[in-house]
Amino acid sequence: DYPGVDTFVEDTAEDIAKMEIRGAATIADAAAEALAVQADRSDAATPAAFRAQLRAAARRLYETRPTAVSLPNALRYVLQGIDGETVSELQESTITRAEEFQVDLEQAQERLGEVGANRLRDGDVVMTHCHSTDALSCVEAALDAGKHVEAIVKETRPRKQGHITARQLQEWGVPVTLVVDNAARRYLDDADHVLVGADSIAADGSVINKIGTSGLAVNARERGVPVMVAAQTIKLHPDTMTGHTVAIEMRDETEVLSEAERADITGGNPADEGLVVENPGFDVTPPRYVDAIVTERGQFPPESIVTLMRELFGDTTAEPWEA
Ligand code: RUB
Repeated sequence: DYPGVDTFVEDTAEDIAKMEIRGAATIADAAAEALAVQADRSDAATPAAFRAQLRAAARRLYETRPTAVSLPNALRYVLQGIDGETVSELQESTITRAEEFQVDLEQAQERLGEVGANRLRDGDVVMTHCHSTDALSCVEAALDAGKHVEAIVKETRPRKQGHITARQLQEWGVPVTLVVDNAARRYLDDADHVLVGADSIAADGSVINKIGTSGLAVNARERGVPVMVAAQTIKLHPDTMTGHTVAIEMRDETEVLSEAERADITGGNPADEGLVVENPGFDVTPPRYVDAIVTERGQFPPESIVTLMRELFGDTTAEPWEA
């Protein structure tokens, strides 16, 4: 299916699918890295063969998880930037382009953090959901600016990414209160901000993020707590400008219910079809529940994000790995 694809690409793709590499920005960074390694180790005899291998590698990476648009955005960025007459020129330009992407990613996150930090006052309490490096960048910048910040961290079932957030915040000396997801509304009264990341942002300003984000945002609006979404511009989903929707990943039911637990419910018949477990990884928060989208280009009300999307992505064309 994926002719000439290097084992490093294969391993990266598996790690993304298994969520050993996870989170939209981290996935994008790993994908760019994998394309660079593919290029570096290529045994292609001709430029056409090299390009075909790179397209296959991009396709392999693309087909791992569907929701974080940072992944196709990273692949497109690298593939569209390669140039050269010979295999070695192509190799070099792929590696350069991938490195450029990775550097930009890091700088965007840092810049976004400074913008987000301006929204946080000294002594503020943020409530987080899942684990977002973009969201955490805002906290880090606030701490660097000498502000005291505390956090209420939602556990985030079923994968408990809240633990990763809690660990990072603890390392930074931020006092953390960890709560189960169901306790979020009760603790919103103690929060000054809801601070989350995004896997994709649609042209209408909808935010696609870890399952549970939309319920949290609705509750936050009801409690009068502003919702801030930290998302660098590689989270903008260009296909949504032409009417496409964002695919929501459905994950394995065993993340929710073990086989033993299933058997317990079904009275020993693990194949009982009367019990269906659904495990969507993400949900959609409508723009009216979002107060600000914080990017490396400044903060935007969700309704105006489409302007930035048009400027950065222009007209969408066929994906380079589909060629
Ligand atoms: C991760 C998730 C994160 C976003 C943003 O989901 O929903 O909030 O990806 O993260 P999963 P970042 O754990 O299923 O990958 O800001 O690091 O890009």
